[in-house]
Amino acid sequence: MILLPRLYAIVDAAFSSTPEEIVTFAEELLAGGCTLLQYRNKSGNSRVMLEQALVLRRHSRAKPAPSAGSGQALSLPKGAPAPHVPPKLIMNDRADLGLAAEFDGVHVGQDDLSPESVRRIIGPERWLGVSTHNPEQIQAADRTSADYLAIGPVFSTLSKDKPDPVVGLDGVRRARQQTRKPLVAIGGITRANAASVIEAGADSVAVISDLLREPRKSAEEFFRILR
Ligand code: TZP
Ligand code: MG
Repeated sequence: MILLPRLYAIVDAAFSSTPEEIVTFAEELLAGGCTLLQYRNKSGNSRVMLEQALVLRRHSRAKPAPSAGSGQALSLPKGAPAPHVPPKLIMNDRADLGLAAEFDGVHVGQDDLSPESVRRIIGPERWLGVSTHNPEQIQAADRTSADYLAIGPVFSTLSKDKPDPVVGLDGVRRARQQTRKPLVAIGGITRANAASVIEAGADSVAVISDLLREPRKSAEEFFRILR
């Protein structure tokens, strides 16, 4: 069973105009404590998506600049920075691009390739997430090899085109009863309501808009609230 961080941060290309902006946003999220980022791009062509994904991959693998005295000793000296652990990168929608950019996982919805087709493409090790929007979809996704399920939209959202009907906290509670897989809640989740979503049974909250302004500070606050 995989272990998801409390905050599942989404880097949506719709909110950045250049690859540099995407990287800056991602770096802020990482500085705020994020250990997993999903790359989402609903409008870019395949080449643009792969370029942006590769830039994200390269930057998140890069070690932060070493501070004086670090990295030499076998055991870490007191006060030394923790070793750099690259974040998990999850590709939305596209198994092919997830592989091409050497991402750690792929997330698919109800209109993408089926979970088992994606599993055949990405192999047993990479993480596979599946979006669901109602009890029937949860039941079906629970029988697949998905590593985690997403349920939503929990609350109303402006970040998704033609969103499914809102499921509310009751939808999260019900999903929790239907699956033992790690459960990510998504849709309209903010620092103000995130605790209630975790209380309803989600393991993690996926967020786009409430990270856009001051991503580092917002991520830190999410982690403080959801400790
Ligand atoms: N799937 C269901 S709601 C949603 C997606 C991708 C958008 C979530 O964005 P926000 O801004 O956190 O509501
Ligand atoms: Mg999708």
